[in-house]
This record gives sequence, structure tokens and C-alpha cells, in this order.
Amino acid sequence: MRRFLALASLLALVGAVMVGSTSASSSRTVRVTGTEQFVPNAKIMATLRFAPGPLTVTSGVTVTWASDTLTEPHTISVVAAGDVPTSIDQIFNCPVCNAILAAHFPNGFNNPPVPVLNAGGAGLDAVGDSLLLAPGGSVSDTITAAPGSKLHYLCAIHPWMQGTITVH
Ligand SMILES: [Cu+2]
Repeated sequence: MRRFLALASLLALVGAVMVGSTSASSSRTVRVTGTEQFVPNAKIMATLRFAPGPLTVTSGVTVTWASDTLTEPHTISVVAAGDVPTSIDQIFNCPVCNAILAAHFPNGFNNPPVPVLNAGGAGLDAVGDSLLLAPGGSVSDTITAAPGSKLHYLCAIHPWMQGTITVH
């Protein structure tokens, strides 16, 4: 738990990040919202989430993730369906999350991050694609996955934040 809190405060130093461009013809917005509370020896609570979680888009659409969480950074990280945590155990021990954060911060959390990890082609289309979202910021990218595919994504910092993008 302490690791999570330290990580969150370090990531809060990350500057605003904008990626890609807004498509005039078609774009969608996902709100990144919620709160969290930690009372030592009493409670841990978080409602941080993507709203909506499931999204259905046409291939080529630009999606913007707009955060109203002013103190928390997030990531939008495409992962294999089988790597999406489904239990509290998996949330607090998430190997794919650790790998994503190591790739965003190759020189440690106190040094400038790599704001975009790109696997596959340009845009969001493959496992390994990941966008860093600064506290209170927004980030956009084009959904380039082929029609008929479904992307599973999560926040590598708060892995219960999970979404899907069904592409048609
Ligand atoms: Cu998050």
C-alpha cells in the first residue's frame, strides 16, 4: 500500500500531456473521475473510474480521456484480456501494471516520463499501447484497431480502473 501512495505522489509531478489530435468528424470523451480515501487501520476506499467503462466506437475515431481527479495521475494502458485484474489480490499484485509503469518511467519516477508507449501501429491498436494522463489533464488518441476487435485497458496505477473499447 505504501508503494502505491508513494508512486501516486511522485506521479503527481508529471506535467500535462496531450497526444494526437482531435478529429473534427468524430470524437468521444471518457471522463476519468472519482475519489479515494485511506484511513490507517480502518478503511481503504476508492471510486476512481473511467466513465463510461465500456465504449463502442468506429475504427478511426479519436477518444479523449479527460480527468477531473486533480491530484491523481492515471494511465490508459491496453493489456491482454487475461491480464485484467479480477480480484483484490490481483489489483495489489499486478505484474503487467508494474511493467507498464517501468516503461513509462525508465529513469525512475523523479525523472521525465515517456508519455506514450506505442506498440503495433500508430494510435491505440495493440497490447502495450499506453498513455500517461496527468492529474486534471486530458489525453487523446485515435482508435486504430481493426473493426471487429476489442481492446481491454486499465490504469496501471489504479488497476481496478478498467475499460473496454469495442471497435466496429
Ligand atoms: Cu488511475
